[in-house]
Amino acid sequence: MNRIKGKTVLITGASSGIGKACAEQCAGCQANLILAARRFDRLQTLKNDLEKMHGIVVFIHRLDVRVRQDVENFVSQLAARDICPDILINNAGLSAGLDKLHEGNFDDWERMIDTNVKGLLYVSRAVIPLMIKAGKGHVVNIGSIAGHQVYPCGNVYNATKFAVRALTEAMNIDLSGTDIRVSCVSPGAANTEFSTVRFHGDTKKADMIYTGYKPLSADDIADAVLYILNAPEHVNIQNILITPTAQRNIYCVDRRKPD
Ligand code: NDP
Ligand code: 8X3
Repeated sequence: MNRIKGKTVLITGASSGIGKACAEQCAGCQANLILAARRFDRLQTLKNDLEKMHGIVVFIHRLDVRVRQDVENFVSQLAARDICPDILINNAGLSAGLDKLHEGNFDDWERMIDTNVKGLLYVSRAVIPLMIKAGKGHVVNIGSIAGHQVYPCGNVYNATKFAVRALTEAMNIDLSGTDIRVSCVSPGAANTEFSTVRFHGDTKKADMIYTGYKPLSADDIADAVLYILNAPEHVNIQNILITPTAQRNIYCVDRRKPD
């Protein structure tokens, strides 16, 4: 059953990884898209490809979710054109650094808190009132296994993803009395640009995160998001924790030497 055909899906962080895979899968279901990220050239390429391939409408916007005024202007522009997202996928996020808390880098901390927590809040604060006015909507927050278990040197990243889980619960409670659903997808290790960003561009270090087992792909996560989005209106799948089979919990990963 395809319940998202013809709906409008706003995805933050659509230029790469999980956000891009969600955009591709939603497009495959004939949903129209609003895609936001900082790397506009990538959004432009994605728009061209998806419009050509699926005959849908893709609106793109260069956006840094950390800049509250820009988020508000972006959503006001949508409202002025009578565009209300039926679905918001709060995906933009990152980890920066992997240091002990007492040795942490302040810039890394601020990037993570400003993007993963404050950015998600700014976008949600701007979009949810439009959904309330429309009387419908679905918000999917991309959390993490790191929002369920803390790991050594994960500290601030863990805290931001615990916050995403708390905010998912908070949104659900605060939206009682409406038909708007809020869900959270918490992935384990997925091979995207995530670790390259965490290690400030060191791809060798990033690749080591994914060796010795088969990590998730961005599409594996998008499959879970699409499953949530396709549930009937009276069904809210509030949480999905999805890991590679080899990742039994955040610490316990079966790494095998190649045969
Ligand atoms: P990628 O690095 O591949 O993608 C991150 C996306 O977020 C990019 O499109 C990037 O776009 C966007 N982004 C980052 N900062 C901003 C910003 N300030 N404003 C707007 N967009 C921003 O990583 P993933 O796809 O893996 O990450 C997506 C989400 O999944 C994140 O929230 C991450 O925490 C979460 N996650 C990832 C896991 C993994 O193992 N990969 C596991 C668990 C959760 P641009 O740079 O163009 O702005
Ligand atoms: C990303 C998963 O384990 O690298 O959220 O923190 S982990």
